[in-house]
Amino acid sequence: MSLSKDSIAKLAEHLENAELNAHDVTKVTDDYPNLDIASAYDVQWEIRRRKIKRGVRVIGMKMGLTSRSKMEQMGVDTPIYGFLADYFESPESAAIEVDRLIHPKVEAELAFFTKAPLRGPGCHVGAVLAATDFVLPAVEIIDSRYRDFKFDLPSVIADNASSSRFVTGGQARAVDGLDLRNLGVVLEKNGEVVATGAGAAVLGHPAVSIAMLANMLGERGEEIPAGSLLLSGAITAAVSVDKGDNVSLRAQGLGSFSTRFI
Ligand code: 0L1
Ligand code: MG
Repeated sequence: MSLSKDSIAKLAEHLENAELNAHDVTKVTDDYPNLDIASAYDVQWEIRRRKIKRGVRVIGMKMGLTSRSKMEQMGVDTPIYGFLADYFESPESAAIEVDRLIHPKVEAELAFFTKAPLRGPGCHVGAVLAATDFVLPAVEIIDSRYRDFKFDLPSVIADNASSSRFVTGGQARAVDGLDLRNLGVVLEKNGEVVATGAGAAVLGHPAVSIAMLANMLGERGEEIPAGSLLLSGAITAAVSVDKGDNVSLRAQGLGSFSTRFI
């Protein structure tokens, strides 16, 4: 079912308020059971428009559901995308306030910084690598606005793919000479290893995910501008965090960094 303009605006306001006020809501398909994927993206793009209208900058995009395990869990075979607003970025040195979130989880990702636009259809790994200025390890903090992190595909797309916060750190490197497929990461919480992974967990190669993002955006007549920050999708499983937790990410050849939750 495609949604009317009024319903799109209503759902966007509902979901954005849940994000801004850090309260959970029931999934949007409870009220709109036949919500289709295109309309779910319309709601996400409307949330983005609301933020831009208030002066928020969109600094990049993210891919989600890029691992086989997450796709199988959701019963889907296509990843999803979301946008990254400027205030989602948390500097390495700053602490993340848990009270401003609902039920955050962390996952290790790779951030691509672009120096040229990327456009689909037909975008491929080679184009992504050529357009990449440098990469950095990243911790994405996802925070579904849905009660108990329970949702279906249209609901999570409308909710901006659970985007909430992210931190980049470590050592910026050009992609030349990096083996992104075999790039190993170790995620620690309070000094204990909680997840490990390799770049191949993201659709076989993290740059495949970015090419797919450009192609998905191309279907809407949109492109990825130069100067974007793009999160690849998770290399590790997502791990819950709470006040007092300290999370560190170590990435092979790309250094390490930590972030605190207060
Ligand atoms: O970044 C992600 O892979 C999250 C996508 C949305 C699904 C979730 O919240 O787990
Ligand atoms: Mg993610």
